[in-house]
Amino acid sequence: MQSMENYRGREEIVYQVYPKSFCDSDGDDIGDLKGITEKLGYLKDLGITMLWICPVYASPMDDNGYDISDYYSMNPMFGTMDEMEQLIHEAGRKGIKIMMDLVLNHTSDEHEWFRKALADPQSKYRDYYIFETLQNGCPPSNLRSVFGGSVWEPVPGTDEYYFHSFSKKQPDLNWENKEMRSELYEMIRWWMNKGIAGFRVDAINFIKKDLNASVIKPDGKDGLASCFPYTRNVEGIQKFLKEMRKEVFEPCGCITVSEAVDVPYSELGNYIGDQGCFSMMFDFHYTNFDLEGNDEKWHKRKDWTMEEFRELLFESQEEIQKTGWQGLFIENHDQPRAVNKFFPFKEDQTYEASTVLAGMYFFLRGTPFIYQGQELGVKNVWRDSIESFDDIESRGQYETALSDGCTKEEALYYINLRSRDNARQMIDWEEAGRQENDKKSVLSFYKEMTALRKRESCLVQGSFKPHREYGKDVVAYERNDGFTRILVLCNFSKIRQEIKNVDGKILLSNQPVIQGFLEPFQVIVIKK
Ligand code: TEU
Repeated sequence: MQSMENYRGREEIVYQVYPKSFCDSDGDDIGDLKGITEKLGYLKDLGITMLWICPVYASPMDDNGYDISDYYSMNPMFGTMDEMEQLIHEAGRKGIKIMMDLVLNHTSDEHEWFRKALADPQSKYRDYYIFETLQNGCPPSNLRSVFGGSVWEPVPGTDEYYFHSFSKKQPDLNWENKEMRSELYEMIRWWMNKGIAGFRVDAINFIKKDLNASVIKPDGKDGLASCFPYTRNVEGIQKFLKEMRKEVFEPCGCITVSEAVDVPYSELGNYIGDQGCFSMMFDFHYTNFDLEGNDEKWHKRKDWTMEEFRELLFESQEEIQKTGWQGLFIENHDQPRAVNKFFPFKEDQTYEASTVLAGMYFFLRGTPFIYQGQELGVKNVWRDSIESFDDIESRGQYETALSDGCTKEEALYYINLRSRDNARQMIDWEEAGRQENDKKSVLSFYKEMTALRKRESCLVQGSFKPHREYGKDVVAYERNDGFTRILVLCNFSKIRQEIKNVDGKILLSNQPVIQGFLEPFQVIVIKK
């Protein structure tokens, strides 16, 4: 039988742009579409082949654009549709594809559909969302939304509630409604016709819900329980994923990457591979290694070791290899800067630290994604008061931490470690210019990595095999395409490590190579 597997996007090297803080072209201190177009030369030099642009659609910006009020128009803060088309065109001329962010689980409460649903309970739009009536004077259940507080929001002047997994300004769409689904598919086709290559698909494992339970054992002092078991990876989701592939992604030839947190490895087949909906997925099993449990409370920190992290990473590689393909990342707009996450002590946050992390993930089996600023070794920015956070999740997590018994100081400390604002600082283009002229900069190292991945097809095609024999602080793996073997060795210890029986041609290193040893924080890529 001919394989139906979707191989699209495997050779790409993707760069993620968070438009608000990427490049400001008109001096209002807010990044914009023209700013992205201006930086296409920089991106081309970096060696990337595709851009993922976080939401730039019309939005009241309650969740920085993940609350869309009109899928068909641009947020004036970022520019016009003409400028978007210009960006797609100019990028295409440089051989750079565009991937838009596709938010299908929810809209803004200011979307026309939701306004109509509220204005007229008899309108067809009512069923585009999830409404429930009060039960014995209480909200329909005690689930906690991702950003804190109840998932149920009262509709003023009625005894009804509407459901939201994220903020109350992000009502969830009702995927059980076929007409609503068709309207979304129409919108996807419309965007593909603009000449984009595909989509990063937001929070897609939330589209099926199980909202029957009303009283659930609370997991916090707020009396609420995590919504995840009832809103994420719920049985029955495969029907929607299959339909979406058949109706739009397959016929339109989209390159797609799904954001789907905590999908059990046994269910990967719904997302990737022969029968899966997407070209690839982000796997988050190795992302929240610094947090306890899977309710994703930022104040529930965990003592972790590099060895534990390595095992999570290896497991992810081996599991996904059995089924399909993944998008590789160590940062994104929801995560703190990797160098802070992996190296908590300031004195360790060096060029070597940024580049050993880079080498560790970039050559794994999958399509590498670089988050803006990562290629410059950008670090977190500490904030002294909760008022200085812009991110809605940071504020929600702060409240949850306080209600779980943290002091204000403790709560602030935990929020600083994890806040999404860390990744949303304006890019410092003077620093980028400095690094462009410095051969030993993080940026130069990233350029070497992109060039190497393009040169060695084994780094795209090769299978993945873990190596544990070099010690617990060494992340080592091999790629093998049947012709070539490439070994990647990364020392995360501050102590020099002996490496026996390793020879071959050195393709890349972030430090001078001493035969038989790995220096602290050294990465070496060797062709056997
Ligand atoms: O995130 C979805 C998601 O699962 C979040 O729980 C995410 O993991 C969390 O914010 C990490 O701290 C997506 C987007 O990436 C995020 O920016 C949006 O806020 C969210 O969807 C709602 O659209």
